[in-house]
Amino acid sequence: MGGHMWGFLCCLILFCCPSLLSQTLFQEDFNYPTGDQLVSQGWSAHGSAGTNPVTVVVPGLMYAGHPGSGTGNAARLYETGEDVSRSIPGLSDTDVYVSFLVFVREATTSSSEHFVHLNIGTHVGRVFVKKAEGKIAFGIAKSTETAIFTEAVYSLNAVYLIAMRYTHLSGNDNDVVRFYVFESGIPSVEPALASLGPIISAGPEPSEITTVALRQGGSVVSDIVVDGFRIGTSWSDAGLPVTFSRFTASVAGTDVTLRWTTETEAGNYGFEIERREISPIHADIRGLESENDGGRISNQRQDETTNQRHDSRFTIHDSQQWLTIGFVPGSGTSSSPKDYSFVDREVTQGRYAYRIKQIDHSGASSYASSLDISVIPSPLRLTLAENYPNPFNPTTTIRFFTQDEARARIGVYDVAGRMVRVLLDEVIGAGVHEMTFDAGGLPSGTYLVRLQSGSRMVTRKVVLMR
Ligand SMILES: [Ca+2]
Ligand SMILES: [Ca+2]
Repeated sequence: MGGHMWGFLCCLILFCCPSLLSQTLFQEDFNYPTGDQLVSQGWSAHGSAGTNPVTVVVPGLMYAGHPGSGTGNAARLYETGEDVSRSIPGLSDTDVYVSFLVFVREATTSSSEHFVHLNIGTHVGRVFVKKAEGKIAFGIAKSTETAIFTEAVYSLNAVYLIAMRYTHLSGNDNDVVRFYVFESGIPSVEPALASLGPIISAGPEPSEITTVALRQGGSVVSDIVVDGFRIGTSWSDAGLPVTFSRFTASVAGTDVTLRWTTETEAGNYGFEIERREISPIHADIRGLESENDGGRISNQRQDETTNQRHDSRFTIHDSQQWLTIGFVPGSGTSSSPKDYSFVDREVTQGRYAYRIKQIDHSGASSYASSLDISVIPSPLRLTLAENYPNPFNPTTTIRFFTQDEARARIGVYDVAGRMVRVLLDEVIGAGVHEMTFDAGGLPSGTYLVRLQSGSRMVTRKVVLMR
């Protein structure tokens, strides 16, 4: 029988930010044939139907890092005529984030022409553009009030990313709108300072947000191409180059497994995984041997900056410091869901937060602030970890945890229920224990390892393969 190895095993419960479960509610890349009217592609005309209808044009707008960049074609809002809208799932008492790409060929000098808005009837979140001295300015109005504009520093015939955050609140005169214009890059968190707003002026407000609309105004010179619409209830759901749809964590023994899914990616080099200890609990975990990492990225890695091996067992954590604990390559550019996972192995008992730093091929990086996870200890219980290796020949390592000092017994049984070995039968202390099971003399096959302590019993199947 192998020697006992002593220590503490942590069991952890995860708390995952609910906002991670949100998703993009509306997406429109105008992936339709050139010349098609939008009304034949799911949009509805709500003004001047059939007059100068809104049509699909080539090419689709390109914007580095945007998940819809170059996908399909685009829509042209030209001079005056038909206005079109599309239903979105009704949203109330929430932030509504709308983002889209815009390419202005020509604009009016009037300050009253909006071309994108939310809802019809009560137009809110009205987005404007006007021309001044050869340049253009973008504007925003929350409701019916006069728009406010950026400085006229933007160019005709250039692609910009527009983002609007319309905060809908029940009751009157309390909604808020913020407006952003980007000429390159996409911050993965909302900037602290908006290009325009927040606007909190009084004016008619809808009971919920139900549509997004494209408007061809009264100007006979306007010529605006829009594309790449995204609507969601968080910043990341409305234009972040990497759109997360899921981020979960689970704990087995001392290993924390993080899993996440991206819906879309554009120029994604990969993800750095970071961990921060929130409340250190000093524990003696000497002797916990490293497990097979199963081909996954382990938290044990060479730290390039200090050239020291990073090993969570021996790191003294600063409770304020985020530590980079691993890297997972991204998929580059993808418009289909991708699943990722990362295993943080042999985490010392304590409470932690995890976050993911997404890095673009361009080198730009940013944190998704909503991806924080906290990990806290939970009551421990009798645990029999998966043996390593398994299948094995002829020895394998059995690791288990006992909650308190008690008599523990480990028996090995064949599939017929006959006991073939007793690995342990004695009083042992609380903590993690390891021993070697040498199956010398036993035939190949499946066996059951049964750990009993007090009234509790756990069993694990092991496979001897000679
Ligand atoms: Ca497009
Ligand atoms: Ca309101």
